[in-house]
Order: sequence, then C-alpha cells, then structure tokens
Amino acid sequence: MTLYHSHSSPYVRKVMVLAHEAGILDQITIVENASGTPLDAGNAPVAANPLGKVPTLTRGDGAALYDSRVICQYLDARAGSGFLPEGARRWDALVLEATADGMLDAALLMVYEARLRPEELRFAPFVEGQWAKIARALDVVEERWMAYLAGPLCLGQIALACALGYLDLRHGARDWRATRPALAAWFAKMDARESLRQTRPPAA
Ligand SMILES: N[C@@H](CCC(=O)N[C@@H](CS)C(=O)NCC(=O)O)C(=O)O
Repeated sequence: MTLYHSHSSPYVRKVMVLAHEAGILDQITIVENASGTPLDAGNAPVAANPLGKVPTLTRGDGAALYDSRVICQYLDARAGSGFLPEGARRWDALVLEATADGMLDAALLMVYEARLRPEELRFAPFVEGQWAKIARALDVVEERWMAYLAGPLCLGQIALACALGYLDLRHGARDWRATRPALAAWFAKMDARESLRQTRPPAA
C-alpha cells in the first residue's frame, strides 16, 4: 500500500497513528510532501483522488481509498485491530470521530483563511464562527465523553487526539485547555503514546 502523506496534516496523522497502533505500518510505503491547497493542487495525488487531498491510500491492486475515515476503517479491518468496535460502542466511536474531524475541518478553514485569502478579503466573523464550532465541540467532549474516553482505544479517540494536537499546533494561543481540565488530562496521557510521539507534526 502507498500512502500520500504530509507531515503537518492531522488527517494523515490519524491514519499513521492507527497504522502504528494496529501494527501494520511496515505494509505502507509513504510518499512524502504529497499535499496541495484548494488554490494549487501542488503534489496532491489528483489522479488517485479527484479532491486533491491527503491522506490518499492506494492498494496493491491499484484502487485508491480516501478520506481518512475510509482509510482508517480499511486498515482496521485489514489488521483486525478492532479500533472500530462492535455493538453500541461502534456508534460512539463514529460520532466521536465525526466530532473530531469536524473540529479539524473548522481549524483548517481558519488556517486557509489566514494563509490563502488576501488580507483585504478576510472576514473575521467567519474565523470566529469556525472557532465557535470547535469550542462547542470541546465543551461537549469535556462534559459528556470523559467516561467513554476512559475505555479501550478506538478510532474516535485517535481522531480526537490528532484534532487536539492540531489545535496546539495551529491555534495554541486560543488555549483550549483553560476550561477543559479533564480533556487536557486525557490528552496528556494519550499524547505520550508511542504512536502519537512518532507522528508529531513539525513545529508551526
Ligand atoms: N475529510 C478529509 C480531509 C482531508 C484534508 O482536508 N486534507 C488537507 C490537508 S490537512 C488537504 O489535503 N487539503 C488540500 C485541499 O483542500 O485542496 C479526510 O478526512 O481525509
């Protein structure tokens, strides 16, 4: 399998953490710096993924898989690692992943607004609206998800850890930990896992 990769992409990191935890990293060949932006596809694998995004995974038979949710489920099924649990926990895992990915989508839009849009066209309420989504999601995790987070590792938890890592990388000044001590404590433990340590993004 070949993974189109970018060291700063939190969605790629989800896939790498899952592959690491599932013990199948050695089955994946990495194509580094394979990303682009909505303005310039750059090195993005557009032939395999018309959306021009990473992560994209090509299988041995040539089929391309995207996005990170599909790739994570594929790798989990292939490895038999059970990070997408059966039973009631399955829906919790998927909702947690959707919540984490939604935070990432909002966080990335904030970055694109600052990086890609000319200064005179920037719209601060749009940026603050994205942060409001993230803040609400963080509050919900702090208030309702801590018991779930104490349970066995799942792909929702992996996605959440990657989302929190990305908030630290790109939006550290917003200090998400200030009013979410339980989540901060969970992340401190999670972030110390070898899979998270091995996939740390380069400093901003
Ligand atoms: N929903 C996708 C999001 C992937 C994504 O947005 N990746 C970014 C890099 S962090 C990208 O490739 N952006 C290029 C673009 O939007 O054109 C996933 O979960 O894989």
